[in-house]
Amino acid sequence: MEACSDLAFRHLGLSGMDFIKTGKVKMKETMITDEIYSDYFQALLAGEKGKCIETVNGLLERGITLYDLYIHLFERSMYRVGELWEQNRISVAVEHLATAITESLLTLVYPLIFSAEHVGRKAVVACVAGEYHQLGGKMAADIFELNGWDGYFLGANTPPEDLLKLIQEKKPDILGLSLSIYFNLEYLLRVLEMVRGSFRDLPVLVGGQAFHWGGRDRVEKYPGVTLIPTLKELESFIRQAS
Ligand code: B12
Repeated sequence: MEACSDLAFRHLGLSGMDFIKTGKVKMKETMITDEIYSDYFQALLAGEKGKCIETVNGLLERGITLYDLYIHLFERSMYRVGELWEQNRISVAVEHLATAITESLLTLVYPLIFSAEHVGRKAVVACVAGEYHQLGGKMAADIFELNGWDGYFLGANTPPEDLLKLIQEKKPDILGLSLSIYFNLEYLLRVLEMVRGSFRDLPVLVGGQAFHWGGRDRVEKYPGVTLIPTLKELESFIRQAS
C-alpha cells in the first residue's frame, strides 16, 4: 500500500500514508510562507517578472508540489488582484500585467508535468465562447498532463463549432470546460447541448469560479456531465478514470 505515495499523490502534497491513516485526502502545510507570498505579490504588482521567476524557480528547486504552487501562490495572488481591481485600488493595466506574468510562470513547471509516464489517455480542455479567463482551464489541463494524459488546452473563447471539430479529430477520453463568469452559463449550456448531440458518451467535466454563484443543477442535468470544483477533486477523478 506504500505504493499509494506515488508521483501523483506527492505532486498534490499528499502522501499515501496520509490517505491510509485518515481514509481521506489530507493536505500537507503549504511551502509558501507569508513572507514568500507578500514578496512575490509585491513583485507581481510591480511587474517585476524576474523576481517572480526567481521565487517560483526557488520553490520548484525545493520540491514544491504543483498543487501548492498553483493554489497557494498563483490562484491566491490572482484572486487578490481581482479584489484590488474591483475596489479600484489597482488599474486594469496592472491587472493585465499580473495576469501576463502569471501565465508565463506556468511554463516554469513544464519539466515537472511532462515528466510523467504517458498512460495513453487524452483530454481536451477549453473555455467556452465569451469566456476570456483562461488561467484556471490551463491549470486543469496541466493536471491531466501531470497524470500522464495528453492535455489539449484550447484557451479562451472557443467557438463551439470548432470545439466539436477538434473533439472529432482528437477523440479525447474526457472533455473539460472552464467557466469563470456566471453570465456566460448560457454559452456553456449551449456547448453541452451540442456536445451531447454529437458525442453522446464523452464524459464532460466542468469547473471554474462561476459555479460559486450556482448553476450546478443546470449543467449536471446533462448525462455524463460532472462539476469538479477543485484541482484536487480533478486529480481524484483522473486517477479513477486512468
Ligand atoms: C485576470 C482576470 C481577467 C482577465 C482574464 C485574462 C486571462 N488571460 O485569463 C480579463 C481582463 C480578460 C478579465 C475580464 C473580465 N473580468 Co475578470 N478577472 C480576472 C481575475 C483578476 C483573475 C482570473 C484568474 O486568473 N484567476 C486565477 C485562476 C487560477 O482561478 P480560477 O479561474 O477560479 O481557476 C481555478 C478553479 O476555478 C478551477 N478551474 C477553473 N477552470 C476549471 C476547469 C475545470 C475542468 C476544472 C476541473 C477546474 C477548473 O481550477 C483553478 C485552480 O483552482 C479575476 C479575479 C478572480 N477571482 O479570479 C477577475 C474576475 C473573474 N473577473 C471579473 C469580471 C467582472 C470581469 C469582466 C466582466 C470585467 C469587465 N467589466 O469587462 C470581464 C469579463 C470577460 C469575459 N467575458 O470573460 C470578476 C467576476 C465576478 C463575477 N461575479 O463573475 C472577477 C472575479 C473580479 C472581481 N473580483 O470582481 N478578467
